[in-house]
Amino acid sequence: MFNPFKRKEDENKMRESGRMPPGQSLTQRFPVLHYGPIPSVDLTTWTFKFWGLVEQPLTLTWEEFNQLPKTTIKMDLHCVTRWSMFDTEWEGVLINTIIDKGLLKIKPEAKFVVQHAEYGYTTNLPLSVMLQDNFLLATHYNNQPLSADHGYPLRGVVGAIPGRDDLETPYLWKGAKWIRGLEFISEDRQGFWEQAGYHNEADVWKEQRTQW
Ligand SMILES: Nc1nc2c(c(=O)[nH]1)N[C@H]1C(S)=C(S)[C@@H](COP(=O)(O)O)O[C@H]1N2
Ligand SMILES: [Mo]
Repeated sequence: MFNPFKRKEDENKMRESGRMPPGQSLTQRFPVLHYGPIPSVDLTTWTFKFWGLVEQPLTLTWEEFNQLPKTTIKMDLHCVTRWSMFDTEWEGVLINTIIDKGLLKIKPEAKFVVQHAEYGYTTNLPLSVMLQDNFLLATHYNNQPLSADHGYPLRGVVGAIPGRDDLETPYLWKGAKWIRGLEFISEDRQGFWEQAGYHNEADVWKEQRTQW
């Protein structure tokens, strides 16, 4: 039954249980937010690249990428524009899985990672955060392949895993939609929104929204 108070009730539950970061409110839909157009993809020529401070650069085709073991995680997503979504389910590949398979050897000098997406969108995170259980190279959202506007065929996604207070949780812009590669670097380099003045670390619990 339609309950006009449901949103507020759910929001209060999340606040009481400590899952709502400061300055956020609950949304019941999945907003679409990005800069620029939605790219069209040809999966027969699509590749995903790993380069920079790695023992050997690696290029995976769509078929090869999908042979990697996948992980499903439930996360709470927090957007810097102040909406939060709870218990969203994502399926995709953990960077640690690619390392464990022996496909990727990251050099010890690598301390940061730049996600590169279509049309030159970039975002940066410390390698330590990218290797956490809450950063996924995701192919599926709620059991369905990603829709075009949410990053089909592949996106980086980062959120909070309830109960895992050991994990750092950045705002959602730190996951690139339409992602095409990861560059491993030693000195940090700011991405698209970071250069525009958004906070470099972007911790949702510390409300690190902007640099100003
Ligand atoms: N390639 C790309 N990825 C992007 C962005 C973008 O502009 N381009 N915007 C980011 C921002 S600001 C947010 S809040 C999330 C939004 O994801 P959604 O549209 O799936 O809600 O995508 C992030 N990933
Ligand atoms: Mo955003």
